Amino acid sequence: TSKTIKSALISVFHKDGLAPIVKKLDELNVTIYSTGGTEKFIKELGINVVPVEDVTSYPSILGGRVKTLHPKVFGGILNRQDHKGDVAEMLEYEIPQIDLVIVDLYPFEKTVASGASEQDIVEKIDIGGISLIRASAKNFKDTFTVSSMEQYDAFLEILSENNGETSLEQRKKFAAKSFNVSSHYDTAIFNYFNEEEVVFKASEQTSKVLRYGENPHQKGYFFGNLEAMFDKLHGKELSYNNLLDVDAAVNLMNEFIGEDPTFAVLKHNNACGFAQRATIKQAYIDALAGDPVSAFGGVLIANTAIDTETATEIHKLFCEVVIAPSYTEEALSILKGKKNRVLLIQKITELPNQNVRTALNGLLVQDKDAKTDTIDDLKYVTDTKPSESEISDLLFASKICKHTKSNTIVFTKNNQLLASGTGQTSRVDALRQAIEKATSFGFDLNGAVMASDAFFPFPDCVEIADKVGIKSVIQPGGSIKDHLSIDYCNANNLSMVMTGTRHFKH
Ligand code: 93A
Repeated sequence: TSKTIKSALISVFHKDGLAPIVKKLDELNVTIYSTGGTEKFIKELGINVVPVEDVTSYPSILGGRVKTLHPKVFGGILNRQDHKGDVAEMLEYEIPQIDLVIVDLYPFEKTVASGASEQDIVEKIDIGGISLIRASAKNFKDTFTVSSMEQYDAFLEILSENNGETSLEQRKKFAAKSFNVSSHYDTAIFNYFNEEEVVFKASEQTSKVLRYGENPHQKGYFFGNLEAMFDKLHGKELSYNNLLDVDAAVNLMNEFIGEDPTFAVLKHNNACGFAQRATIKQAYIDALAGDPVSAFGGVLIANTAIDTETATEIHKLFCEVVIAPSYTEEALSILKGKKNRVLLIQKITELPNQNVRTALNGLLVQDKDAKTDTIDDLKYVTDTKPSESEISDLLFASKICKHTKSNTIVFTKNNQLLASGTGQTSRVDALRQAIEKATSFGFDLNGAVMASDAFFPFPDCVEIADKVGIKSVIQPGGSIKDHLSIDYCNANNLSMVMTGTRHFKH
């Protein structure tokens, strides 16, 4: 399986770094074929080179668009040396063997980045070069491929090690890299032409190795640019689970930008505490009161600057991450009192308008749920209408509900989250969980409102909610049995509004 390189085709856009390789190939008596500019470069080094036109008996045509695209070139690269038919055809058509291909592609991405015209960009779509790379990589059993300048050093080492002899393992490794180069190249071309809004561009993301994944026995990586979104002021590296919570936190808080001071505490991607108050300190205190047990080790987010008084309160809690648009200097020095606590300044609030996740060896992509229910969406379906303050609570509850895992039921009162039931397989279970939690933390649900992420298939939810004192309900509606829930509300003096928009989140 070891092969000795006796002939090479070299066609590179950038000539830097090529000289030592060409000199080494010459030392090893390798026949070098080459294209226009590369050929000139090699000749100027005083090294023998055969113009590819001598192989094809064809000039470079169409302004260089077709120079290596020829059966004599591709036959030389793609023939299988252990295949009788191939060997015979090589003789019949007088095709020269090509053992090595070195290509550096037209710089497509750089040309796009330079702001060049479409015509210039299109001319920089390499056709011959990418075909040479792919052909050579396909035939890795016989042919060696160097598909970018980055590989010159490693290749030169191989050349020098064994006088031009290469192993199958080495050829296969360089072939794999070639397909990485070619797929990256075509992705860049696709991204340039694609006019559909794709926010998630894999090729633009830089990867980061995380300490581990969701659990210590799982490897974890993040593809993205955290620095663009946050200034990290303090603390340890964000973990996989931290990143998920931070994502949930910024998505949730995005609903409350520009509103009164608002604070959220998140655990396992759900809000376990949430409040909006006249001061950020009070918002924090009332958010924490929603579930001080879950808050332990949570992720905290504020929609306004964190001041000294708030920091003093937060410092009493063990929490993993604090996110805010800014901090006062004193607040920062207080919060820095815990070594590992991550402190982030959120610099941008813009988030992708698509969500991506893997599923069944593929990807599931969807538009994000960009719909926020407003007063204009409400359909008043019961005899009793919600009061003004209830309407405000209903819309507040609905925004939290939208960012909580389904099935979910959310109770709020006076712009405070009293409790939620999250991620349950039945809506009634979510409701029971919410009641249980609210009660355990001493909340009186009398006069509170309830939000549901999806419709009630039966009247059981309003029945149970009524028993604990819920007075008003917001839900999408749309069940064929909506009338049963409505009838119950009418008979028991509850108000209900329908939004027409479901907010599943899984
Ligand atoms: O225009 S092309 O797509 N047509 C070709 O047949 C072809 N063959 C090699 N571009 C082609 N190349 C590219 O030319 C190589 O990928 C390399 O980037 C460049 C080297 O040209 P020169 O040796 O003339 O400087």
